[in-house]
Formats: sequence, structure tokens, C-alpha cells
Amino acid sequence: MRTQVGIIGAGPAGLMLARLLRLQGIDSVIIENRSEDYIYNRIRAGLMEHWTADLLTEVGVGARMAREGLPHWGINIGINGELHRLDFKRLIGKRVTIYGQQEVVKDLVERRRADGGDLLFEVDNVTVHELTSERPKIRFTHDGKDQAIDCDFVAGCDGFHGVCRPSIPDGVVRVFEREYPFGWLGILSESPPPDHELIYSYTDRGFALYTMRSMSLARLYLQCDPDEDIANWPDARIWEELHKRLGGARTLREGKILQKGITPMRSFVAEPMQYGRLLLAGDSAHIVPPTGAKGMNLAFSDVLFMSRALAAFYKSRRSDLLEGYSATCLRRVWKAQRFSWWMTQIMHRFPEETAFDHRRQLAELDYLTGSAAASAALAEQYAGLPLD
Ligand code: RFL
Ligand code: PHB
Repeated sequence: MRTQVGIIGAGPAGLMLARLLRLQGIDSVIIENRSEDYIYNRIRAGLMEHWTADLLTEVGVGARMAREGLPHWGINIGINGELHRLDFKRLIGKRVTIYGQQEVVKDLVERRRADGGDLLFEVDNVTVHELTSERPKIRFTHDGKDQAIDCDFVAGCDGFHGVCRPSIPDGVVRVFEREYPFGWLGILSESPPPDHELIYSYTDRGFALYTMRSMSLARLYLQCDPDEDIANWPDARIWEELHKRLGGARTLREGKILQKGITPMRSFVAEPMQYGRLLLAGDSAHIVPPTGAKGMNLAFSDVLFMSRALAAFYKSRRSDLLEGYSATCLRRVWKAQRFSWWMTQIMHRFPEETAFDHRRQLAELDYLTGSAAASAALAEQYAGLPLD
């Protein structure tokens, strides 16, 4: 096979990149190691920044989101049961949109099919070669046969556990990371919302988050130990703890639990995000703890920058944007890292915290919810910083 850009991974980054390139007349092939069914059922992100929802509409994949997505003009911060609403409309004039990542993925796959672009599922043994030449290659097996893609560029959109980042020779990439001493236990429940907007709830028992996928499907998270075994959390224990951490100011209605799982919390950045003709995007290059809801949004901003750089290369043989790709992305990535770390450290209880830390944290929450300037700073970053 021959293409201009070989894309590894059909997550939000890979699929959006293919669409952005198509709009610039640039050809691509996407390969994905999981099945189509698997990627439609992987429950992950649910919150899009203001510009992200606009981007979906601009590139022609926003029709279902316009019908089924939930625009939110604020969030609630709970402090030991007392709720404070941050009014985004008044503070910054921007919204966020609740629309599940797997729904975005479905819409992008449908668009890819309508575009007639190549998209191969269930590929195996993916390797990348000759990355510092002008003709890098991707090798893989599909339907039991060896295959190769000759391309001009390889887009590494294969997530945190993918093959692209580890293919960069030792010594080229520097990693910055932080692990947190807790994880999130998440459930999806057939139950109506306790509020029409999200509730980030700090309590002395630990953090809890109420979010949603629709007005009849709740998504709830509880801070738990990082190595907690889900077997220790029968449904009744999960509800009991959720009532204690979220039930103070609103009535939390129980429902059938459709899915449950535990996610570790990590901050991670690999620099630079490029090596020769391999360009990394999204979770393959960086991970944020989910508290700031930034992961999918960063995957989209990376590929937007990448598509602009590739369009400048193909249309006017300009390579400056390509050379600056990593630096352009990292400026935004680090601000999102800082915000995600900050949201994480104000909202969670830390096992090693001192009494001083605890009082300082309560004062920070009091300041955040009581000061228009502090509330606006949160809102501005939460709804998404400007792209350029
Ligand atoms: P993805 O989605 O992991 O996609 C990578 C794709 O590459 C495939 N792949 C390969 N394909 C071919 N060959 C290989 N060798 C391959 N190895 C892997 C994988 O199967 C997959 O299909 O990465 P991408 O596109 O960079 O997108 C990133 C987002 O998925 C991620 O950042 C978000 O889900 C993070 N996240 C959230 N982000 C938000 O913006 N808002 C949120 O509200 C939010 N909530 C969350 C989250 C992540 C969570 N978990 C489970 C980590 C909540 C949770 C609980
Ligand atoms: C979600 O809807 O799953 C979600 C929303 C906000 C977050 C994290 C997850 O901070």
C-alpha cells in the first residue's frame, strides 16, 4: 500500500486526523489493532471543551452531537456537602458539551466510510521502520497476511500502550511523570441525574464525581486506593459510599449498574513528540489524570496542529510548522498538565497529607468558590484555552 500519511490507531486522535487531512486533500490509511465492536464499547471520556464541540461541527461530524449532546454552562463544586455553582456563561461566556467518546468515535468512523478512506481493524504485529528517511514504512499482519504501508509520514495515534513511542531510539525522548496515590472507581448506572450539571465533590472521606452520558444514564466516580480490587466493591458498597460523598446537597437516585472499573491516575509527558517522520499525538505522547477532563481534548488539539503542519508541507513545501510541531503541541499540553494536576490536588485526599495540608486545601476550595477571579481561572481552563 502507498499513502501520504500512515495513521496507527483509530481512537479520537487517529480518526479526527484522517478527517482533517481529507479536508486538505491529503490521503491516509488508518490501521487499528482492536475490533470495530471493541472501540464502540470502550467507555472513556465524556466531556468536550467549547472549541472541541465546534470542531466536530466544522468538520461535518457534529449532527448527532447537536441532537444528543448536553451543553453545560457551568459545573458544581461540592465542599463536604455544600454545593457551589460556577456559572461559565457569566464568567467566560463558554460552555462544555457532554457527549461520550465512543459516540464521537462512531461518528468519525461513519464519516471515514462516507469519505471512502482506508480503515483496517484487527491488524497485528505493527512495526514502524526507516523513520528518519523520507519514505517511512509500517509493517503489520491483517487476515493472516503480511502487509506494508509506504508513506511520507507516520502518525502515532496509538494511545499510551501503543508501539510508536517505544520505537523511538533510547536517549531521544525524555519522560516527565507523576503517579498519584489513588485511583478512580467508575460506574455507569441507569439512573437520572441528581443535578443537570456535573458535581465535583470534595469530602473528608475522599473525592467523588457525578457526571452523565444522558438524562437517564449517570456516570459516577469515587476516589479509591490505586491498587484496589474491584471485587471488594459490590454494588451496595459503591452506592453507600456515593451517598456519603455526593448525597449531602442533592438526592442521588440508585439504578442498575451497567459497567464498573478502576482507573489509575497518572501524569505523563514524552518530549519531543516527533522523531524524523514519526509524529505522535494524543495519549501516545501524554496522559493526564481525568480530573480536568482534558485527555480527549488534547488528542484533538494535537491532530489539529499536525494537520496544519502537514497541509503547509504538501501545499507550499513549508517544513517550519512540521519542525515546530512538538513545541507547538507541548505548550498547550503542559498548561493542560498543570491544570489537571491542580484540579487533582485540590479535589482529592492524599494519604500522606498533614493537618496543615488539609486546612490549606479547604482554604483553596473556599477561595476558588468565593472569588470571581479564581472561579474564572478555573472556568477558562476547564472550557479550553484558546488554540493559538
Ligand atoms: P486512544 O483512545 O487510546 O486510541 C488509541 C487507539 O490505538 C489503538 N492501538 C493500536 N492500533 C494499531 N496498532 C497498535 N499497535 C496499537 N496500539 C493501540 C488502540 O486500540 C486505540 O483504539 O488514544 P487517543 O486517540 O490519543 O485518545 C485519547 C483519549 O482516549 C483519552 O485521552 C481520554 O479517554 C481520557 N479521558 C478523558 N478525556 C477527556 O477529554 N474528557 C474526559 O471526560 C475524560 N474522561 C478519560 C476520562 C479517560 C479515562 N480512562 C479510562 C483512562 C475518564 C476515564 C475513566
Ligand atoms: C466523564 O463524563 O466521564 C468525565 C467528566 C469530567 C471529568 C472526568 C470524566 O473530569
